[in-house]
Amino acid sequence: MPSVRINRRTVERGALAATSGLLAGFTALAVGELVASLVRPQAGPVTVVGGVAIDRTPAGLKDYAIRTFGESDKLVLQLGILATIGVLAALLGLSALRHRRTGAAGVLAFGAVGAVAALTRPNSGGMGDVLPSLLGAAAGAAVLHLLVGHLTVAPAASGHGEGEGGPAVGPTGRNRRGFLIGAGVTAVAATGAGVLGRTLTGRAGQGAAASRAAVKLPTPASPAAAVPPRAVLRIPGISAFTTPDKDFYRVDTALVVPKVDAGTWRLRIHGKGVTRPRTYTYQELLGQPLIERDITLTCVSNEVGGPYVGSARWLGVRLADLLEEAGVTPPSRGGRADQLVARSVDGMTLGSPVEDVMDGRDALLALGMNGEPLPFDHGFPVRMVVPGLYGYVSACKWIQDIELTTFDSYDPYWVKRNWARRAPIKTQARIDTPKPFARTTAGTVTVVAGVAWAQHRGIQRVEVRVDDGPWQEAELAEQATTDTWRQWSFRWKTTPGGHNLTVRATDGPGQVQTDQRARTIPDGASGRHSVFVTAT
Ligand SMILES: Nc1nc2c(c(=O)[nH]1)N[C@H]1C(S)=C(S)[C@@H](COP(=O)(O)O)O[C@H]1N2
Ligand SMILES: [Mo]
Repeated sequence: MPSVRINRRTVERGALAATSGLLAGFTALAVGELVASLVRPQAGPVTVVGGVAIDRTPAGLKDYAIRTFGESDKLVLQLGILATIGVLAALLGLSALRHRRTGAAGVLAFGAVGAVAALTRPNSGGMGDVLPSLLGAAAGAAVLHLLVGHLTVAPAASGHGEGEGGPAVGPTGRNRRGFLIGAGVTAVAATGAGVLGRTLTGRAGQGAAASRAAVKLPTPASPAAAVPPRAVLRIPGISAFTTPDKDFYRVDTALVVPKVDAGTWRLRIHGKGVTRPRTYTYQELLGQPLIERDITLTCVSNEVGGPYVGSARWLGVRLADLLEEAGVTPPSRGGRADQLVARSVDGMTLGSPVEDVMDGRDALLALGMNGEPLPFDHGFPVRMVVPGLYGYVSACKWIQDIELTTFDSYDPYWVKRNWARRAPIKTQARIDTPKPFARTTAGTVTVVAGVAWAQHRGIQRVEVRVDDGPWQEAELAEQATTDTWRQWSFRWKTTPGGHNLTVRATDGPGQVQTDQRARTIPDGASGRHSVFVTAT
Protein backbone atom coordinates (compact mmCIF):
# COMPACT_ATOMS: atom_id res chain seq x y z
CA MET A 1 0.00 0.00 0.00
CA PRO A 2 1.46 3.32 -1.09
CA SER A 3 0.45 5.12 2.07
CA VAL A 4 2.48 2.63 4.12
CA ARG A 5 5.48 3.24 1.88
CA ILE A 6 5.14 6.95 2.28
CA ASN A 7 4.91 6.61 6.03
CA ARG A 8 7.96 4.43 6.17
CA ARG A 9 9.96 6.90 4.12
CA THR A 10 8.71 9.76 6.26
CA VAL A 11 9.76 7.92 9.35
CA GLU A 12 13.10 7.12 7.81
CA ARG A 13 13.70 10.71 6.83
CA GLY A 14 12.71 11.81 10.29
CA ALA A 15 15.15 9.33 11.81
CA LEU A 16 17.93 10.61 9.58
CA ALA A 17 17.07 14.19 10.50
CA ALA A 18 17.12 13.34 14.20
CA THR A 19 20.46 11.61 13.63
CA SER A 20 21.74 14.79 11.99
CA GLY A 21 20.71 16.69 15.09
CA LEU A 22 22.45 14.20 17.36
CA LEU A 23 25.62 14.35 15.26
CA ALA A 24 25.48 18.14 15.34
CA GLY A 25 25.12 18.09 19.12
CA PHE A 26 27.95 15.59 19.45
CA THR A 27 30.15 17.71 17.18
CA ALA A 28 29.37 20.84 19.17
CA LEU A 29 30.33 19.17 22.47
CA ALA A 30 33.44 17.48 21.07
CA VAL A 31 34.74 20.65 19.40
CA GLY A 32 33.79 22.52 22.60
CA GLU A 33 35.95 20.13 24.65
CA LEU A 34 38.82 20.48 22.21
CA VAL A 35 38.70 24.28 22.34
CA ALA A 36 38.32 24.14 26.13
CA SER A 37 41.47 22.03 26.39
CA LEU A 38 43.31 24.89 24.71
CA VAL A 39 41.55 27.74 26.55
CA ARG A 40 40.66 26.36 30.00
CA PRO A 41 39.34 22.84 30.73
CA GLN A 42 36.77 24.25 33.19
CA ALA A 43 35.20 26.27 30.34
CA GLY A 44 33.95 23.16 28.50
CA PRO A 45 30.24 23.38 27.55
CA VAL A 46 29.03 20.51 29.76
CA THR A 47 31.14 21.72 32.68
CA VAL A 48 29.85 25.30 32.61
CA VAL A 49 26.22 24.28 32.10
CA GLY A 50 26.60 21.67 34.85
CA GLY A 51 28.15 24.29 37.11
CA VAL A 52 25.21 26.62 36.59
CA ALA A 53 22.84 23.71 37.23
CA ILE A 54 24.61 22.91 40.51
CA ASP A 55 24.60 26.53 41.64
CA ARG A 56 20.93 27.00 40.81
CA THR A 57 19.67 23.72 42.19
CA PRO A 58 17.44 24.45 45.20
CA ALA A 59 19.04 23.29 48.45
CA GLY A 60 16.38 20.65 49.01
CA LEU A 61 16.89 19.09 45.60
CA LYS A 62 20.65 19.20 45.97
CA ASP A 63 20.37 17.47 49.31
CA TYR A 64 18.12 14.90 47.67
CA ALA A 65 20.69 14.37 44.92
CA ILE A 66 23.49 13.89 47.44
CA ARG A 67 21.33 11.50 49.45
CA THR A 68 20.19 9.53 46.42
CA PHE A 69 23.28 9.43 44.28
CA GLY A 70 25.90 10.03 46.95
CA GLU A 71 29.27 10.75 45.45
CA SER A 72 27.95 9.82 41.98
CA ASP A 73 25.74 12.93 42.07
CA LYS A 74 27.95 14.74 39.57
CA LEU A 75 28.07 11.81 37.18
CA VAL A 76 24.28 11.61 37.28
CA LEU A 77 24.06 15.35 36.62
CA GLN A 78 26.40 15.15 33.64
CA LEU A 79 24.52 12.18 32.19
CA GLY A 80 21.30 14.14 32.69
CA ILE A 81 22.73 17.14 30.84
CA LEU A 82 23.96 14.93 28.00
CA ALA A 83 20.55 13.23 27.73
CA THR A 84 18.80 16.61 27.66
CA ILE A 85 21.17 17.94 25.01
CA GLY A 86 20.60 14.73 23.03
CA VAL A 87 16.83 15.14 23.03
CA LEU A 88 17.03 18.83 22.15
CA ALA A 89 19.53 18.12 19.38
CA ALA A 90 17.31 15.44 17.86
CA LEU A 91 14.37 17.85 17.93
CA LEU A 92 16.50 20.53 16.25
CA GLY A 93 17.36 17.99 13.58
CA LEU A 94 13.67 17.33 12.95
CA SER A 95 12.83 21.02 12.83
CA ALA A 96 15.68 21.57 10.36
CA LEU A 97 13.82 19.28 7.99
CA ARG A 98 11.11 21.92 7.63
CA HIS A 99 13.25 25.02 7.94
CA ARG A 100 16.87 24.20 7.31
CA ARG A 101 18.03 27.48 8.84
CA THR A 102 16.09 27.11 12.09
CA GLY A 103 18.00 23.97 12.96
CA ALA A 104 21.38 25.64 12.60
CA ALA A 105 20.12 28.78 14.33
CA GLY A 106 18.90 26.61 17.21
CA VAL A 107 22.33 25.04 17.64
CA LEU A 108 23.89 28.52 17.69
CA ALA A 109 21.34 29.64 20.28
CA PHE A 110 22.41 26.78 22.56
CA GLY A 111 25.99 27.83 22.01
CA ALA A 112 25.05 31.31 23.20
CA VAL A 113 23.49 29.82 26.33
CA GLY A 114 26.74 27.93 26.99
CA ALA A 115 28.75 31.12 26.43
CA VAL A 116 26.66 33.05 28.95
CA ALA A 117 26.98 30.18 31.43
CA ALA A 118 30.76 30.25 30.95
CA LEU A 119 30.96 33.99 31.55
CA THR A 120 28.90 33.88 34.72
CA ARG A 121 30.91 31.11 36.40
CA PRO A 122 32.55 32.47 39.56
CA ASN A 123 35.92 31.17 38.39
CA SER A 124 35.39 32.48 34.85
CA GLY A 125 38.61 33.09 32.99
CA GLY A 126 37.15 36.04 31.08
CA MET A 127 36.02 36.38 27.46
CA GLY A 128 38.14 33.43 26.34
CA ASP A 129 35.73 31.16 28.19
CA VAL A 130 32.99 31.79 25.59
CA LEU A 131 35.09 30.22 22.83
CA PRO A 132 34.45 26.52 23.61
CA SER A 133 30.67 26.96 23.52
CA LEU A 134 30.61 29.34 20.56
CA LEU A 135 33.10 27.51 18.32
CA GLY A 136 31.54 24.18 19.27
CA ALA A 137 28.09 25.50 18.35
CA ALA A 138 29.38 26.91 15.06
CA ALA A 139 30.77 23.49 14.11
CA GLY A 140 27.51 21.83 15.20
CA ALA A 141 25.40 24.28 13.20
CA ALA A 142 27.50 23.68 10.08
CA VAL A 143 27.15 19.92 10.49
CA LEU A 144 23.38 20.14 10.86
CA HIS A 145 23.04 22.45 7.87
CA LEU A 146 25.11 20.21 5.61
CA LEU A 147 23.59 16.91 6.71
CA VAL A 148 20.01 18.09 6.50
CA GLY A 149 20.82 19.48 3.05
CA HIS A 150 21.10 15.88 1.88
CA LEU A 151 17.62 15.12 3.21
CA THR A 152 15.78 18.10 1.84
CA VAL A 153 15.97 17.67 -1.91
CA ALA A 154 14.19 19.88 -4.32
CA PRO A 155 11.01 18.25 -5.70
CA ALA A 156 12.42 18.39 -9.21
CA ALA A 157 15.51 16.46 -8.19
CA SER A 158 13.57 13.89 -6.25
CA GLY A 159 11.57 13.14 -9.33
CA HIS A 160 14.68 11.40 -10.63
CA GLY A 161 14.89 9.20 -7.60
CA GLU A 162 17.04 6.18 -8.26
CA GLY A 163 16.62 2.66 -6.95
CA GLU A 164 13.82 2.64 -4.41
CA GLY A 165 13.39 6.33 -5.03
CA GLY A 166 9.75 7.17 -4.48
CA PRO A 167 7.76 10.33 -3.96
CA ALA A 168 9.45 13.59 -3.03
CA VAL A 169 9.55 12.84 0.68
CA GLY A 170 12.67 10.73 0.99
CA PRO A 171 16.33 11.20 0.20
CA THR A 172 17.21 10.04 -3.25
CA GLY A 173 19.84 7.32 -3.59
CA ARG A 174 22.51 9.87 -4.38
CA ASN A 175 21.53 12.11 -1.54
CA ARG A 176 21.38 9.14 0.80
CA ARG A 177 24.94 8.28 -0.14
CA GLY A 178 25.93 11.89 0.42
CA PHE A 179 24.20 11.86 3.76
CA LEU A 180 25.81 8.64 4.91
CA ILE A 181 29.27 9.79 3.88
CA GLY A 182 28.75 13.17 5.57
CA ALA A 183 27.43 11.53 8.73
CA GLY A 184 30.32 9.06 8.83
CA VAL A 185 32.95 11.75 8.31
CA THR A 186 31.29 13.90 10.98
CA ALA A 187 31.18 11.05 13.49
CA VAL A 188 34.85 10.23 12.97
CA ALA A 189 36.04 13.84 12.97
CA ALA A 190 34.01 14.78 16.06
CA THR A 191 35.21 11.73 17.95
CA GLY A 192 38.77 12.65 17.00
CA ALA A 193 38.27 16.22 18.24
CA GLY A 194 36.79 14.99 21.52
CA VAL A 195 39.55 12.47 22.14
CA LEU A 196 42.23 15.04 21.29
CA GLY A 197 40.60 17.53 23.68
CA ARG A 198 40.54 15.00 26.52
CA THR A 199 44.15 14.06 25.85
CA LEU A 200 45.32 17.67 25.90
CA THR A 201 43.40 18.33 29.12
CA GLY A 202 45.00 15.24 30.63
CA ARG A 203 48.44 16.59 29.67
CA ALA A 204 47.76 19.84 31.51
CA GLY A 205 46.83 17.85 34.61
CA GLN A 206 50.14 16.01 34.39
CA GLY A 207 52.06 19.19 35.23
CA ALA A 208 50.06 19.46 38.44
CA ALA A 209 50.56 15.75 39.13
CA ALA A 210 54.31 16.14 38.64
CA SER A 211 54.37 19.10 41.02
CA ARG A 212 52.55 16.94 43.60
CA ALA A 213 54.88 14.00 43.09
CA ALA A 214 57.87 16.27 43.70
CA VAL A 215 56.63 17.45 47.11
CA LYS A 216 58.69 16.31 50.08
CA LEU A 217 56.68 16.91 53.23
CA PRO A 218 59.02 18.07 56.02
CA THR A 219 58.89 16.62 59.51
CA PRO A 220 56.49 18.67 61.59
CA ALA A 221 57.78 21.07 64.23
CA SER A 222 54.89 19.83 66.34
CA PRO A 223 54.06 16.22 65.48
CA ALA A 224 50.73 14.67 66.38
CA ALA A 225 50.87 12.54 69.48
CA ALA A 226 50.88 8.86 68.58
CA VAL A 227 47.32 7.54 68.53
CA PRO A 228 46.92 5.81 71.91
CA PRO A 229 46.61 2.05 71.28
CA ARG A 230 43.50 2.02 73.42
CA ALA A 231 41.87 4.66 71.21
CA VAL A 232 41.59 2.03 68.48
CA LEU A 233 39.06 -0.80 68.77
CA ARG A 234 39.57 -3.86 66.61
CA ILE A 235 35.98 -4.77 65.87
CA PRO A 236 34.91 -6.01 62.44
CA GLY A 237 32.74 -3.41 60.74
CA ILE A 238 33.70 -0.40 62.90
CA SER A 239 35.03 2.74 61.18
CA ALA A 240 38.81 2.83 61.22
CA PHE A 241 40.12 5.47 63.63
CA THR A 242 42.03 7.03 60.74
CA THR A 243 40.10 6.98 57.47
CA PRO A 244 42.35 5.97 54.55
CA ASP A 245 42.42 8.64 51.80
CA LYS A 246 40.74 6.33 49.32
CA ASP A 247 37.76 5.84 51.66
CA PHE A 248 37.52 9.48 52.74
CA TYR A 249 34.19 10.99 51.73
CA ARG A 250 34.23 13.70 49.10
CA VAL A 251 31.71 16.53 48.94
CA ASP A 252 32.17 19.51 46.63
CA THR A 253 30.63 21.26 43.65
CA ALA A 254 33.55 20.63 41.30
CA LEU A 255 32.52 18.84 38.10
CA VAL A 256 36.17 18.81 37.10
CA VAL A 257 38.54 18.35 40.05
CA PRO A 258 40.93 21.32 39.91
CA LYS A 259 44.46 20.23 39.06
CA VAL A 260 46.59 23.01 40.49
CA ASP A 261 50.33 23.19 39.89
CA ALA A 262 51.98 23.78 43.27
CA GLY A 263 54.77 25.66 41.51
CA THR A 264 52.51 28.46 40.31
CA TRP A 265 50.00 28.34 43.17
CA ARG A 266 49.69 31.41 45.43
CA LEU A 267 47.70 32.20 48.56
CA ARG A 268 46.72 35.79 49.20
CA ILE A 269 45.73 37.08 52.65
CA HIS A 270 44.02 40.47 52.70
CA GLY A 271 40.97 42.42 53.82
CA LYS A 272 39.60 44.27 56.83
CA GLY A 273 42.10 44.71 59.62
CA VAL A 274 44.92 43.14 57.64
CA THR A 275 47.77 45.57 58.23
CA ARG A 276 50.33 43.44 56.38
CA PRO A 277 48.63 41.83 53.36
CA ARG A 278 50.71 39.04 51.97
CA THR A 279 50.95 36.40 49.31
CA TYR A 280 52.48 33.00 50.03
CA THR A 281 53.93 30.43 47.66
CA TYR A 282 53.65 26.71 48.32
CA GLN A 283 57.36 26.52 49.21
CA GLU A 284 56.98 29.39 51.67
CA LEU A 285 54.20 27.55 53.46
CA LEU A 286 56.21 24.32 53.48
CA GLY A 287 59.00 26.33 55.09
CA GLN A 288 56.84 27.47 58.01
CA PRO A 289 56.84 25.51 61.26
CA LEU A 290 54.32 22.77 60.53
CA ILE A 291 51.94 21.12 62.95
CA GLU A 292 50.38 17.71 62.53
CA ARG A 293 46.98 16.88 64.03
CA ASP A 294 44.29 14.22 63.95
CA ILE A 295 41.03 15.96 63.10
CA THR A 296 37.64 14.52 62.18
CA LEU A 297 35.85 16.32 59.35
CA THR A 298 32.06 16.27 58.95
CA CYS A 299 29.74 17.49 56.22
CA VAL A 300 26.61 19.41 57.12
CA SER A 301 24.78 17.28 54.53
CA ASN A 302 25.45 14.16 56.59
CA GLU A 303 22.19 12.55 57.66
CA VAL A 304 21.94 10.98 61.09
CA GLY A 305 23.90 7.73 60.65
CA GLY A 306 25.26 8.94 57.29
CA PRO A 307 28.66 8.45 55.65
CA TYR A 308 29.96 12.03 55.23
CA VAL A 309 32.38 12.02 58.12
CA GLY A 310 36.01 10.97 58.17
CA SER A 311 39.11 11.36 60.26
CA ALA A 312 42.60 12.07 59.01
CA ARG A 313 46.05 13.09 60.16
CA TRP A 314 46.55 16.56 58.72
CA LEU A 315 49.87 18.37 58.33
CA GLY A 316 49.86 22.10 57.89
CA VAL A 317 50.48 25.64 59.00
CA ARG A 318 48.59 27.02 61.96
CA LEU A 319 46.21 29.50 60.35
CA ALA A 320 46.19 31.79 63.40
CA ASP A 321 49.96 32.27 63.02
CA LEU A 322 49.58 33.53 59.47
CA LEU A 323 46.69 35.79 60.46
CA GLU A 324 48.67 37.26 63.35
CA GLU A 325 51.59 37.82 61.02
CA ALA A 326 49.19 39.72 58.75
CA GLY A 327 48.18 41.91 61.68
CA VAL A 328 44.73 40.39 62.23
CA THR A 329 43.22 40.47 65.71
CA PRO A 330 40.09 38.49 66.62
CA PRO A 331 36.88 40.41 67.40
CA SER A 332 37.22 39.62 71.13
CA ARG A 333 40.43 41.66 71.10
CA GLY A 334 38.99 44.49 69.07
CA GLY A 335 39.48 43.11 65.56
CA ARG A 336 37.26 44.63 62.88
CA ALA A 337 36.67 41.47 60.87
CA ASP A 338 34.52 38.69 62.29
CA GLN A 339 34.35 36.54 59.15
CA LEU A 340 37.20 34.87 57.30
CA VAL A 341 36.19 34.13 53.71
CA ALA A 342 38.24 31.46 51.98
CA ARG A 343 38.05 31.34 48.18
CA SER A 344 39.12 28.40 46.05
CA VAL A 345 40.55 28.27 42.55
CA ASP A 346 37.13 27.08 41.34
CA GLY A 347 35.34 30.09 42.79
CA MET A 348 33.85 28.39 45.87
CA THR A 349 33.60 30.64 48.94
CA LEU A 350 33.39 29.49 52.57
CA GLY A 351 33.11 31.73 55.64
CA SER A 352 34.44 30.90 59.10
CA PRO A 353 34.23 32.94 62.31
CA VAL A 354 37.59 34.69 62.82
CA GLU A 355 37.09 34.16 66.54
CA ASP A 356 36.99 30.37 66.16
CA VAL A 357 39.99 30.25 63.88
CA MET A 358 42.06 32.32 66.35
CA ASP A 359 40.81 30.92 69.67
CA GLY A 360 43.71 28.55 70.10
CA ARG A 361 42.22 25.52 68.35
CA ASP A 362 44.25 23.78 65.67
CA ALA A 363 42.79 25.55 62.63
CA LEU A 364 45.05 24.56 59.77
CA LEU A 365 46.08 25.41 56.27
CA ALA A 366 46.69 21.76 55.50
CA LEU A 367 49.28 20.59 52.99
CA GLY A 368 49.37 16.93 53.97
CA MET A 369 46.79 14.24 54.66
CA ASN A 370 47.73 10.91 56.23
CA GLY A 371 51.42 11.30 55.42
CA GLU A 372 51.01 12.36 51.78
CA PRO A 373 50.58 15.70 50.03
CA LEU A 374 46.82 16.34 49.83
CA PRO A 375 45.16 14.22 47.14
CA PHE A 376 43.70 16.34 44.31
CA ASP A 377 40.18 15.30 45.38
CA HIS A 378 40.83 16.65 48.84
CA GLY A 379 42.25 20.02 47.88
CA PHE A 380 45.85 19.84 46.63
CA PRO A 381 47.92 21.90 47.07
CA VAL A 382 46.38 23.51 50.19
CA ARG A 383 43.06 23.40 52.03
CA MET A 384 41.66 24.64 55.32
CA VAL A 385 40.63 22.41 58.22
CA VAL A 386 39.03 23.88 61.34
CA PRO A 387 38.18 21.46 64.17
CA GLY A 388 34.57 21.77 65.28
CA LEU A 389 33.08 23.45 62.20
CA TYR A 390 31.20 21.72 59.39
CA GLY A 391 33.14 21.53 56.13
CA TYR A 392 31.04 24.10 54.28
CA VAL A 393 31.99 26.85 56.76
CA SER A 394 35.65 25.98 57.07
CA ALA A 395 37.29 23.28 54.98
CA CYS A 396 38.02 25.17 51.72
CA LYS A 397 39.80 22.90 49.24
CA TRP A 398 42.09 24.25 46.49
CA ILE A 399 42.22 27.48 48.49
CA GLN A 400 43.83 30.52 46.89
CA ASP A 401 42.54 33.55 48.77
CA ILE A 402 41.72 34.48 52.34
CA GLU A 403 39.76 37.69 52.86
CA LEU A 404 38.98 39.14 56.26
CA THR A 405 35.54 40.68 56.28
CA THR A 406 32.32 40.72 58.32
CA PHE A 407 29.29 38.44 58.43
CA ASP A 408 27.15 41.51 57.80
CA SER A 409 28.84 42.46 54.58
CA TYR A 410 29.37 39.16 52.80
CA ASP A 411 27.49 35.88 52.36
CA PRO A 412 29.54 32.99 50.98
CA TYR A 413 28.27 30.37 48.52
CA TRP A 414 26.18 28.11 50.75
CA VAL A 415 24.83 30.94 52.89
CA LYS A 416 23.43 32.51 49.71
CA ARG A 417 21.63 29.18 49.31
CA ASN A 418 19.94 29.32 52.70
CA TRP A 419 22.44 27.37 54.79
CA ALA A 420 23.38 28.85 58.15
CA ARG A 421 26.11 31.49 58.50
CA ARG A 422 27.56 29.75 61.52
CA ALA A 423 27.61 26.00 61.81
CA PRO A 424 29.41 24.26 64.65
CA ILE A 425 29.29 20.46 64.35
CA LYS A 426 26.43 18.80 66.25
CA THR A 427 27.09 15.88 68.59
CA GLN A 428 26.38 12.59 66.83
CA ALA A 429 26.85 8.90 67.40
CA ARG A 430 26.66 6.31 64.62
CA ILE A 431 26.16 2.56 64.76
CA ASP A 432 28.61 1.02 62.27
CA THR A 433 27.83 -2.58 63.15
CA PRO A 434 25.47 -4.41 62.97
CA LYS A 435 24.18 -3.03 59.67
CA PRO A 436 20.50 -2.10 59.36
CA PHE A 437 18.26 -5.18 59.00
CA ALA A 438 21.10 -7.52 59.91
CA ARG A 439 20.25 -10.96 61.30
CA THR A 440 21.91 -12.37 64.33
CA THR A 441 21.59 -15.42 66.57
CA ALA A 442 19.25 -15.14 69.53
CA GLY A 443 20.67 -15.96 72.92
CA THR A 444 24.22 -14.91 72.07
CA VAL A 445 26.19 -11.72 72.48
CA THR A 446 26.29 -9.41 69.48
CA VAL A 447 28.82 -6.63 69.50
CA VAL A 448 27.27 -3.28 68.64
CA ALA A 449 29.90 -0.69 67.78
CA GLY A 450 30.51 2.60 66.06
CA VAL A 451 31.88 6.11 66.38
CA ALA A 452 30.72 9.29 68.10
CA TRP A 453 31.89 12.82 67.44
CA ALA A 454 31.54 16.32 68.83
CA GLN A 455 34.67 17.94 67.44
CA HIS A 456 36.49 20.32 69.75
CA ARG A 457 34.19 19.43 72.64
CA GLY A 458 34.98 15.73 72.83
CA ILE A 459 32.82 12.76 73.77
CA GLN A 460 32.46 11.67 77.40
CA ARG A 461 29.70 9.06 77.18
CA VAL A 462 27.91 6.85 74.69
CA GLU A 463 24.76 4.92 75.55
CA VAL A 464 22.79 2.28 73.74
CA ARG A 465 19.13 1.45 74.13
CA VAL A 466 17.44 -1.75 73.00
CA ASP A 467 13.85 -1.04 71.94
CA ASP A 468 12.26 1.06 74.69
CA GLY A 469 14.54 -0.28 77.40
CA PRO A 470 16.83 1.75 79.62
CA TRP A 471 19.89 3.56 78.27
CA GLN A 472 22.92 1.38 78.89
CA GLU A 473 26.49 2.58 79.03
CA ALA A 474 28.66 1.64 76.03
CA GLU A 475 32.36 0.98 76.49
CA LEU A 476 34.46 3.83 75.15
CA ALA A 477 37.80 3.62 73.44
CA GLU A 478 40.26 6.14 74.81
CA GLN A 479 39.71 9.67 73.52
CA ALA A 480 42.65 10.50 71.25
CA THR A 481 41.82 14.23 71.19
CA THR A 482 38.63 16.23 71.53
CA ASP A 483 38.94 17.03 67.80
CA THR A 484 38.60 13.40 66.75
CA TRP A 485 35.76 10.96 66.86
CA ARG A 486 35.67 8.32 69.55
CA GLN A 487 35.00 4.64 69.00
CA TRP A 488 32.61 2.76 71.25
CA SER A 489 31.21 -0.74 71.64
CA PHE A 490 28.38 -2.45 73.45
CA ARG A 491 27.85 -6.14 74.18
CA TRP A 492 24.22 -6.90 73.47
CA LYS A 493 22.71 -10.13 74.78
CA THR A 494 20.20 -10.90 72.08
CA THR A 495 16.67 -12.17 72.64
CA PRO A 496 14.52 -13.61 69.86
CA GLY A 497 12.68 -11.18 67.61
CA GLY A 498 13.20 -7.87 65.87
CA HIS A 499 14.90 -5.12 67.87
CA ASN A 500 15.64 -1.46 67.47
CA LEU A 501 19.10 -0.44 68.65
CA THR A 502 19.49 3.27 69.29
CA VAL A 503 22.62 5.19 70.28
CA ARG A 504 23.25 8.58 71.83
CA ALA A 505 26.38 10.45 72.83
CA THR A 506 27.19 13.03 75.47
CA ASP A 507 29.79 15.65 74.62
CA GLY A 508 32.68 16.80 76.79
CA PRO A 509 30.77 19.65 78.49
CA GLY A 510 27.99 17.18 79.36
CA GLN A 511 25.38 18.01 76.75
CA VAL A 512 23.39 14.90 75.76
CA GLN A 513 22.81 14.47 72.03
CA THR A 514 19.31 15.69 71.29
CA ASP A 515 16.52 13.37 70.14
CA GLN A 516 14.94 16.31 68.28
CA ARG A 517 15.11 15.46 64.62
CA ALA A 518 16.31 18.18 62.28
CA ARG A 519 16.95 18.17 58.56
CA THR A 520 20.46 18.78 57.29
CA ILE A 521 19.56 22.28 56.09
CA PRO A 522 20.21 24.89 57.50
CA ASP A 523 22.83 23.84 60.06
CA GLY A 524 23.12 20.06 60.23
CA ALA A 525 20.95 17.03 60.96
CA SER A 526 20.09 16.03 64.51
CA GLY A 527 18.32 13.10 66.08
CA ARG A 528 19.54 9.66 67.05
CA HIS A 529 20.78 6.85 64.89
CA SER A 530 19.07 3.51 65.22
CA VAL A 531 19.21 0.22 63.35
CA PHE A 532 16.73 -2.61 63.25
CA VAL A 533 18.18 -6.07 63.82
CA THR A 534 16.47 -9.46 63.91
CA ALA A 535 17.68 -12.20 66.23
CA THR A 536 16.55 -15.77 65.45
N1 LIG B 1 36.64 24.41 46.86
C1 LIG B 1 35.74 23.73 47.59
N2 LIG B 1 36.02 23.42 48.87
C2 LIG B 1 35.13 22.73 49.61
C3 LIG B 1 33.88 22.36 49.08
C4 LIG B 1 33.60 22.72 47.74
O1 LIG B 1 32.52 22.43 47.19
N3 LIG B 1 34.55 23.39 47.02
N4 LIG B 1 33.00 21.66 49.86
C5 LIG B 1 33.15 21.77 51.30
C6 LIG B 1 32.34 20.81 52.03
S1 LIG B 1 30.68 21.03 52.01
C7 LIG B 1 32.92 19.81 52.77
S2 LIG B 1 31.97 18.86 53.79
C8 LIG B 1 34.36 19.52 52.69
C9 LIG B 1 34.58 18.10 52.28
O2 LIG B 1 35.94 17.83 52.16
P1 LIG B 1 36.40 16.46 51.51
O3 LIG B 1 35.77 16.37 50.16
O4 LIG B 1 37.88 16.48 51.47
O5 LIG B 1 35.88 15.37 52.42
O6 LIG B 1 35.01 20.35 51.77
C10 LIG B 1 34.58 21.70 51.77
N5 LIG B 1 35.45 22.42 50.89
MO1 LIG C 1 29.82 19.69 53.50
